[in-house]
Amino acid sequence: MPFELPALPYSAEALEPHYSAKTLSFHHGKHHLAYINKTNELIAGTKYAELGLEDLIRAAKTDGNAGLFNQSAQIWNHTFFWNSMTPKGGGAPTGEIATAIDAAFGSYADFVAKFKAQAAANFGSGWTWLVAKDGKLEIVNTSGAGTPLTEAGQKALLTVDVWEHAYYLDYQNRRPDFVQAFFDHLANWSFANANLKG
Ligand code: MN3
Repeated sequence: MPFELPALPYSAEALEPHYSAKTLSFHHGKHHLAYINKTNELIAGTKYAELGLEDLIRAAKTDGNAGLFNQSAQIWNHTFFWNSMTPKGGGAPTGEIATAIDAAFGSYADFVAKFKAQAAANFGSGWTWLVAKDGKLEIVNTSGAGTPLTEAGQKALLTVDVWEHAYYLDYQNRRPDFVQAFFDHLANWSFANANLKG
């Protein structure tokens, strides 16, 4: 079955003013869709065509099929990113994720500062992730389409897309301002808590 563009978990205007409908409509309707269309093109008539998305990404990585890995991992990463945001989200988390953040980073404020610094240091296009690794939280950068999905022992909890297409219309070159707005207004801590438990 060809892959299809998943619907956003909220309306295109729902994250304004922190993430504009214009950015979201391009990012979801053009960029995310392009990764889906390209993946469908690449797998048609191949051994990959019957695989679910996660198995497909892992197979492409194992096979060294960089073209297919890049397109398919970007499908997964973007769906994960939409779910990492929610209208009226952000602010200090509650639940298990709050305890785990304090244990790993000292405080929520220290965590946000470290995440911002790491996102700023992610050279070029990539992703900055909060992951659980061996029972402890870590902030990791991936480059291009890189994803914790294919990293042994890592469970993705929350992500920020730091490709310029993710924020340039709203924040121009100010990536740290985008990351700050993400944590002040958008971060979906329910999603992170569910991932931590799952
Ligand atoms: Mn993107």
